[in-house]
Amino acid sequence: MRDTNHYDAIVVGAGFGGLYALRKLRDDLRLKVRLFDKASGVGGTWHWNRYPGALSDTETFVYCYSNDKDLLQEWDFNTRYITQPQVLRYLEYVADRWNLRDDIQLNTGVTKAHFDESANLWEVATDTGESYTAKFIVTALGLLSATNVPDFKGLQSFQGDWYHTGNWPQGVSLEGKRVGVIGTGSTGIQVITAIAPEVGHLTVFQRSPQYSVPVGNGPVSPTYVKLVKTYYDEIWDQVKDSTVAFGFRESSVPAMSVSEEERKAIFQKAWDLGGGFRFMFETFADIATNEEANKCAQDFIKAKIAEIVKNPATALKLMPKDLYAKRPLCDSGYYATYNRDNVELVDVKENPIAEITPQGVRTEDDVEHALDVLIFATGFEAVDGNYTRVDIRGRGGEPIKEHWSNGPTSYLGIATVGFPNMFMILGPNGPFTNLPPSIETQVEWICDLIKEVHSAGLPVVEATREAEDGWTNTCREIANMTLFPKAESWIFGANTPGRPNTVMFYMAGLGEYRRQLNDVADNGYAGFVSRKGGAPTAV
Ligand code: FAD
Ligand code: NA7
Repeated sequence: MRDTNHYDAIVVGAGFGGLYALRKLRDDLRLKVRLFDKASGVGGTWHWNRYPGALSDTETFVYCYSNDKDLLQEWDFNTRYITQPQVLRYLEYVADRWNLRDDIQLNTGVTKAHFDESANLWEVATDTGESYTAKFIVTALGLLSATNVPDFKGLQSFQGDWYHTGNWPQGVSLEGKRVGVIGTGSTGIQVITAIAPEVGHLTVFQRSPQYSVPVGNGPVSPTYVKLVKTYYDEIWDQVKDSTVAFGFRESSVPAMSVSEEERKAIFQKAWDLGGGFRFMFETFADIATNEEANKCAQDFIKAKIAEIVKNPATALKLMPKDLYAKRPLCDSGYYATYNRDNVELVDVKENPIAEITPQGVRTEDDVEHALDVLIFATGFEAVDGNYTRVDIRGRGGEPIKEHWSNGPTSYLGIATVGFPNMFMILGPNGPFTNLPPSIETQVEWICDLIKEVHSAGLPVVEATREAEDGWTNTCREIANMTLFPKAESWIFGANTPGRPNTVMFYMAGLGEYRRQLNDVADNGYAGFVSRKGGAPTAV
């Protein structure tokens, strides 16, 4: 079995992370590699999230790979942001261009990955009944991928159709139907805005209102695209040395250092330009760290809501009461959607959902909202959700679910103690950024480490407890310097019941993260050990 079904490395997931990992491990390191994905196509997030209005809120020119200069020149775009079908087309093109298809096995979920300590190999089983062994396992399972469908009483009795946005089937028509949407996060506001003109009646069940600014999507000129392509080297240098890696320079000006008039003018300029991360990070340096600065941004957005939404009671319901400290959102006319006659807003914090009935949703005030279709825009079990859904066991047979029972942790967002030769792409406490450049950073670093270990003939490499604890503390300290922990959102795992509120990101930015990774590598992969004859040795 081991001879035919043995690989140097198994990669799980065919999104941005897995595709690049496969290419690097196979073509640069010359390893025998197989990639599995449970999906029927490549693309990860962009395969699954086909809901109407799905759009990347990273601008097109930096929501792509940077590592292939020819690809950067030949891939054309003509809009400021990239829609779901466009990202999917891009990743399918990449899979072909890099000749990856033969080494990708689709429709194959990995159900088990156990580390066999006697052989220093990972034993991997799939839902297609196959089993494999591999020296290394690289998991690119996605941090916003394990869908969260709340356990509402009566859901199974619903006689209409229901869908989660993260598992959206092809060919759904909502035309003229009575549709309900639960959830008003990034996804909710996209889907609500997109479907409102098409559906007969739309009921939005809102638990928490959101601060959102215009996305500012639209065509870009051939001159703009040419300029981007000419300066791509400089662009990526800037992105990889920046904080959020969104392709703009973060502001260094504190909000309270300018007059109120100037502040409003800067916010207005950002509002007119569009972009959630730009509004939070390009306007002023301290919106995400200083409550007074944050309040100015809150007030500006609330004034816009009051201006846009005609019904004052609806406008008030749409105004958040908490800090502007979740992943910053942007939209294509979200607030104005509530001026439509066919759109109704139900505040389910004030009036919770009591149950789903065969005909619709009944709220606690005993009103039954009749629906043909119910959409769950209820987000994801973020970061570790796909890890704990697989039977992953490390040394001593320890299940990862138990290992992370107090919340997921890691060393550098890449490895976790007790799980040798397992490398995570976008694992817990990785960088909080525009993700493709962070994914590339991690893949390249992981491959360098694997190369070092493999060529030295070392059987295993693993993070130490001390290193992981140190990294976890660092992430906690950095997060506590920001306002993000004070708002309840998926960034801290606070969106799904029964999960401890945990720091799940390294929030010091991509530039700093890359310096940390370089330091670790330059110091002989400090914090990682190998084992020869059972005793830990340096890598
Ligand atoms: P994914 O693309 O999530 O791929 C993971 C893959 O692993 C999936 O295909 C899944 O099927 C597979 N998988 C999981 N478990 C198993 C298993 N047990 N067996 C086999 N296969 C498995 N990020 C940004 O930076 N900017 C944005 O604008 C942005 N917009 C987003 C919009 C939406 C609607 C969503 C959901 C996410 C968005 N993201 C955005 C985050 C996005 O997930 C990342 O940018 C990126 O696509 C992640 O790539 P990945 O390869 O790490 O994971
Ligand atoms: P989010 O941002 O986690 O949003 C999920 C939404 O669903 C949010 O409004 C939640 O309210 C709501 N929700 C979740 N559970 C319930 C229940 N039980 N009842 C009512 N409402 C509920 O997920 P998204 O998919 O929008 O975005 C995640 C990321 O993916 C995003 O940042 C992009 O990067 C792509 P809550 O706010 O928790 O009160």
